[in-house]
Amino acid sequence: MNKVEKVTAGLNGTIKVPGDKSISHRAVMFGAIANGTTTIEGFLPGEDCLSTIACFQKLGVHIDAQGDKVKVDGNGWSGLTEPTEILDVGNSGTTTRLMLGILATRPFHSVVIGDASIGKRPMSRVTNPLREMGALIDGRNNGNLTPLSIRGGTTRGIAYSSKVASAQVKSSILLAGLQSEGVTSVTEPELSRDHTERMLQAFGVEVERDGLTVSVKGGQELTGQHVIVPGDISSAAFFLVAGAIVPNSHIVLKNVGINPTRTGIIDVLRKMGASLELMNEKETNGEPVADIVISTSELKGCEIGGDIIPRLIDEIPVIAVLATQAQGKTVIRDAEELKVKETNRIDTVVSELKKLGAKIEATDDGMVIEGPIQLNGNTVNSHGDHRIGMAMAIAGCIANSSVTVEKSEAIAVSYPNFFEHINSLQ
Ligand code: SPQ
Repeated sequence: MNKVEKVTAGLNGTIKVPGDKSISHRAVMFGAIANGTTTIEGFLPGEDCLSTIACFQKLGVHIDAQGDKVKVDGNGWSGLTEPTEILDVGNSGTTTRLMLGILATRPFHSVVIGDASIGKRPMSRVTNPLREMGALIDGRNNGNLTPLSIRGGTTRGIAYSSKVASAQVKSSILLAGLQSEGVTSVTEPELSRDHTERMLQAFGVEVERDGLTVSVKGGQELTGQHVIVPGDISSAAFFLVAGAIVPNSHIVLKNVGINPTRTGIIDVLRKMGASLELMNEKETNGEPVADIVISTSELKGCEIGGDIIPRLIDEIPVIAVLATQAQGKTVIRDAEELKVKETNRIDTVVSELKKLGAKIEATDDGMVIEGPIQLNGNTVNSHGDHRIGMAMAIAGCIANSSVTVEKSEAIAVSYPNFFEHINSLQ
């Protein structure tokens, strides 16, 4: 539980948000199947990425993790061995779905389990195509829900057309494709984050892109690399919103990843009228990074939908908080995917923000928020969802009295020093 008090003198200063969660997971997994050593700098030591490390250690890979520095001693695909223990993914959907893609081609049996939230998230979006490729997978609800049991082996490439724009689906199938017969391709309805494609290329893999279709040839090996992980724009988003809505604020966020498949939050802030600047733009390891400067701004409501949604899907909880301070109506649509995240994020955002007095209503595929409104203090609950916990804490910075966030420990999944950072800016 954490209590957040109204910020009286603004949020001012510089912070370095933790490493990108998506990139940290991938660096460990790709290092584990690569030949040779992979060293990772700027790794996110949050609970989700630590689950990935623990799973690959159980698969026989030597991994040494010291804070944000990690060394993975890869022995190629065949370096993975049948685990004697259950692989526990904790709260992490990324670990579950990407690891299943890797396990699909390994000639052994394993069992994958997670926490109560993972137990509700749909896995058939990856288990069905992986079965089509030849993996034997079973589990509750016909292989849709954990615990899942998987026996990999000889797999063949497929041309898969995904109904959802999901980087986890795309990555899982492509990873299986790397060790399958022939070519594997994935076509998605809109472009989802492309860290897998970029990092596979950095590890020496040939990846082809043609519009919304990405393909790999089977039989490809990876070579260990040095990976520098940029700051996570999904974590930076909480401070971008805080900087825009807390009076008298000016925040500099150092070294944040600005991969265009992730920068929907920047586009929305600009569309709403926020004063935001990118500085020191450069490229690290095939990923663009920059410092982002944000100051208190006059905001207006806007419409958010269509192909921007995959580019800001994890930021919607905090965009809802932003919208409570914008003049007029903000409409978020085409965001049904929110229903299958750590919580049903349409329901949890709406129920928790209503407790603070927000004018917000759920729709079938998103939400409608009217602002500006003075939020009230109250007790809210993260429901075990890190992004709901952090969004509510940011709302607490502008509420007229303190906001108590129950189950705030969930925040450690992606941002272990979140509250220290809020305090350091006051
Ligand atoms: O790993 P997990 O639990 O799925 O994490 C979330 C998050 O909010 O941190 C979603 F709940 O991020 C996903 C993101 O929504 C991370 C991710 C990735 O690293 O590939 C891709 C997105 O999910 P999806 O289902 O659209 O592929």
